[in-house]
Amino acid sequence: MAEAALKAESELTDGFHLLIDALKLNGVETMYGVPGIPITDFGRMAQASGIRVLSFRHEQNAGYAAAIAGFLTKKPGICLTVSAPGFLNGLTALAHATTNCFPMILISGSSEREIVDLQQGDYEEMDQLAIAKPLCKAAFRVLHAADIGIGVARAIRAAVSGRPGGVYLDLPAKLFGQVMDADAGRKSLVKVIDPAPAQIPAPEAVKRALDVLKGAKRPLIILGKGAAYAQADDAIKSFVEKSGAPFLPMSMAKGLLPDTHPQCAGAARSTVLRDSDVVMLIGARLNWLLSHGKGKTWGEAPKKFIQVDIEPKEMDSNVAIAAPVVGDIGSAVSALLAGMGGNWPAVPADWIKTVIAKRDENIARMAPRLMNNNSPMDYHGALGVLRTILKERPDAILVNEGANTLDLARGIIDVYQPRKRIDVGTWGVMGIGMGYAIGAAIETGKPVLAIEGDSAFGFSGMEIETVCRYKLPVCVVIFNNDGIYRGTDVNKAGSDPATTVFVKGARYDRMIEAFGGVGVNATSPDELKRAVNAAMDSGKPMLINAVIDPAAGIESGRIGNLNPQSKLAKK
Ligand SMILES: Cc1ncc(C[n+]2csc(CCOP(=O)(O)OP(=O)(O)O)c2C)c(N)n1
Ligand SMILES: [Mg+2]
Repeated sequence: MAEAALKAESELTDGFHLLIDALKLNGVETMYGVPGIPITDFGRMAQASGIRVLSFRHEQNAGYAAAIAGFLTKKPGICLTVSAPGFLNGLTALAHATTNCFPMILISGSSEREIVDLQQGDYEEMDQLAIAKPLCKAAFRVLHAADIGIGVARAIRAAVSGRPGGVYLDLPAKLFGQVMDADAGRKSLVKVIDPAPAQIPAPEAVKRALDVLKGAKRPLIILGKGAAYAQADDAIKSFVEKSGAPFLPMSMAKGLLPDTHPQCAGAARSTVLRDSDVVMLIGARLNWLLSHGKGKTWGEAPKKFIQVDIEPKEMDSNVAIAAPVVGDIGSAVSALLAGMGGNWPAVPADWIKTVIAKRDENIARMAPRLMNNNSPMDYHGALGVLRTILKERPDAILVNEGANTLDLARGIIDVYQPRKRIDVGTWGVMGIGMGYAIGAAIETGKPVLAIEGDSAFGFSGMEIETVCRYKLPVCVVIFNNDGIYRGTDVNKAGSDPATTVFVKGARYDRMIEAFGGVGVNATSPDELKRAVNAAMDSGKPMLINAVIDPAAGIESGRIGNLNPQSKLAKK
């Protein structure tokens, strides 16, 4: 009798297991999240089944880890949260993933439909699906265990196909416990075939683009993070080299070709944007980061734009695109390369000479500043040291956020390999730091150096415990200038501190000691160098409090011009 019951049970499955089976069938190996009702047991069972389930201290950081996992692997990063508040905490990261075109799936448990929809005050009641919809690429809810396979398949396809983005998957608590016949359950699962189908550009579009490029006297290629995402590194390098054109990498495209490449115009940015006559965008959008393709930055010279992007709607978004090439970056760049043939004309020598002269002049002007050993440190002295460390360790991943800490590091630190620099992205968002560091360490197994403004670090600082718990090879350097932009601001009225300053002389290095990690207080570039090298050699969690002169930074880093101004005097 008992045996018969056991047999009957073994022929049943439930929502918990169907979800695990559906994810595993589609190659999901890792999930990032925070446990709680109704997904605690699901996390446990997933872990028991061999999926790596990383528990964070806040869902936003788990979400950022999932988002960057998507960028680094071309597979959707998975974030798992509880209902209402946990869901909302994860939602910022989902919206961030969508804005940055990273594939990610936010899976949130939710409360009972019957009660939520009648607004009867359920535990963590919220209409999560409705809230997620405008903030992501697609949103789905699964109500029946038999639909879990289809739900997961739809979520994966929506996240990675076409222009990648964030997908929300809503799973009400009751779904997990639903029981169904195991065989029928198995048959309900879907293995997604070719989740991100190649999108081959039309031959006419490729020819048109090459004709425009060939006609250029002063060509420029701009590589965006879409190009880095594509993992078409060899084709992109060959194409840029064959074109002979100067190239400008957007910050997360740095390293597709090394920043030290002879064609790299990173240090001559203003010159190439202003004076080029044909600009080819590869996986880069003409958004605010490129001044929308118009205005003073882009100079007076008439320009023609070629744009390579997977999203047709991207074309003409800010200025007219003379030669749109719609397709995935890998297919498009390969087609362009093939279309160039054997005798592609050289770029006019005077243009190359102008760009190189400007670049070398700017690099030479910067060089002595990077070698100073001032204490307290300025940004240049500290970054000069980190620049050398990453030159010697080109496979380490650099995470970077802050204002001055971001803008100066982006310009100063050279990147030598693709997808080795991950940062605030399209929104310039603070808070990606520890989530990105953890996601990058887990997904790649490479050492991570996180260069963080003291304010930026604060958004995800508690995850330093997560770094220690999983013993990750993450070295965090906090550029501690006592505040946001500068630590010198004063409140002219009243006794509260000014809005942009923090506790003076804070010792962030002591935070990591609470969790068994190594903390170092570095007051000079020499000390900083010793500490970071030791951390990178050990592969163990380390947090370095780098003491930066509070007066060294400027308001809003390099984007102070975006602050609204009034004609009235400031009060
Ligand atoms: C989520 C979010 N909140 C607020 C901001 C506004 N913001 C931009 S940079 C920054 C912090 C800059 O200070 P810090 O990280 O210490 O860098 P520093 O310039 O001092 O080197 C803030 C709060 C933001 N970009 N994102
Ligand atoms: Mg600061």
